[in-house]
Amino acid sequence: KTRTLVFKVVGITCASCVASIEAALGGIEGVQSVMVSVLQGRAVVKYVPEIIAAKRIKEAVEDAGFEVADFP
Ligand code: 9UX
Repeated sequence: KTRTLVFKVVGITCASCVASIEAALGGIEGVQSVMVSVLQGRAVVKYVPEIIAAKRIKEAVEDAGFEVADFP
């Protein structure tokens, strides 16, 4: 069973950063898919909550050098 995590990634404006974020998350156990939209500044991550916490997914994006935020 998977859950979907949606969060904002602040300040991305090109495909290079999309690739960085997808690379940062793609290799993490428990992450099933990653979609990052430059236009919307938004990441959508499907993950298995028994394997990885949503918080750790966001931390991985921060560790890759990006600021994340919740949608209101
Ligand atoms: Mo593209 Mo990322 O100019 O910091 S490399 S948005």
